[in-house]
Amino acid sequence: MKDAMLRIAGLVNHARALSFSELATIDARHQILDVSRIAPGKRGDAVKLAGVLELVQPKPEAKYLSLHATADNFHASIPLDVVKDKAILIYREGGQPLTAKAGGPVRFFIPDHHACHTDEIDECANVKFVDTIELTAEKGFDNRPHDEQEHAELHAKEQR
Ligand SMILES: Nc1nc2c(c(=O)[nH]1)N[C@H]1C(S)=C(S)[C@@H](COP(=O)(O)O)O[C@H]1N2
Ligand SMILES: [Mo]
Repeated sequence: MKDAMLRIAGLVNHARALSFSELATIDARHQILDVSRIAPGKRGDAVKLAGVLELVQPKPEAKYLSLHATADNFHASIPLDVVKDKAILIYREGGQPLTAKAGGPVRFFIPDHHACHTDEIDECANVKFVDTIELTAEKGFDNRPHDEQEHAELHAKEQR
């Protein structure tokens, strides 16, 4: 698919590659217009992770959600249970695909995340440039920073 933005793979019944327009046509009850209402400082529109999961149907043995950003080789793998009903995927701003500057084309976001490296579900897990979401039975590859120094180095690299 030419304009596929987001691939969902792993332990799902219906693996899919979703385009911008397919994300936009996910049922209205899963769409969030103006994420600033629930994510202060963030802009654009999102679809609930639950809406995407409804399409692909995770298998019962899927316990972890791995977020892959090939663009800058950043990956996080988090327990599915904790985020399946609250995480959102920001994919649109001003009617257009979310720009890379804003973390697009797809940015994973947990509205009530913990501070960086204080919890398995932390701000660092709000992965930008997500191209693949993979469902697995065990925790997958995760290269989030472990401590303040690694964190500072990552952010310094992001500025460049
Ligand atoms: N692809 C990608 N996503 C990423 C990162 C990154 O380096 N690459 N950094 C993470 C970290 S450590 C944090 S704290 C947040 C920062 O989000 P912000 O740039 O919107 O403030 O993005 C997370 N998502
Ligand atoms: Mo972070």
